[in-house]
Amino acid sequence: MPDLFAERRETMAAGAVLLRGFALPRETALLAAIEAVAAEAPFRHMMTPGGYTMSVAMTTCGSVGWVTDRKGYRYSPTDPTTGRPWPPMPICFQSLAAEAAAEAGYRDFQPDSCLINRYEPGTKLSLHQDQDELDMSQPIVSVSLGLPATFLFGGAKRGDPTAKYPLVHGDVAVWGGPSRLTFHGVATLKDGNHPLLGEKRINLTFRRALG
Ligand code: MD3
Ligand code: FE
Repeated sequence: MPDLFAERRETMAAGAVLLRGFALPRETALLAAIEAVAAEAPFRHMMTPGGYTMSVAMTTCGSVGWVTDRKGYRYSPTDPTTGRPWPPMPICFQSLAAEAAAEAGYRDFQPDSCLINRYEPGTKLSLHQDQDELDMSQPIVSVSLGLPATFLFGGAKRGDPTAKYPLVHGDVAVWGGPSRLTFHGVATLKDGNHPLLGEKRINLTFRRALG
């Protein structure tokens, strides 16, 4: 395939690459696959170990899923809501994640988990690190769909200043190497209505959780 996206690549930091519009040609398949996953593993609002209910609703596909409850954060092979294994990762998810990672210089990215985050206006994701995965040499690939959001990209310490990046429908970001453990979050989602997704934003976060 020719390199159609070279002129829409932005480098946010060492190891962090934004591929604007990378997911656009696949939006129809992605949205159908999200609906199919959510029919098996419904979106839910999980509780943090500190006892707060998250404003962002989540579900997972893949062999393990990130879960949180009063006991802590961890990856689980089963969905605590249904007691069943998580739905398998759709092929269109696997290929998008692997191709985006390759585009950013990471060969052979084979995610075993895709966290699906659903934002509605007024919801946000506070500053945090993704550090529950075993192999930090593997990148994370994230795909933005629906309403635009402001992504907050900090540093290695919680108190470091944050840069703001607008993320819109179809944008894909790859985070690896020196940026893998940076603090990040999503600012409170503004009101809006997306032609395909209505009053919501969906983010797919692909990870290699187990070694
Ligand atoms: C930077 N999700 O699920 S994806 C998450 O838009 C999460 O739903 C956000 O942060 C969302 O954990 C942001 C972008 C992202 C994901 C992982 C990262 C950025 C990252 C790991 C390291 C640095
Ligand atoms: Fe994160």
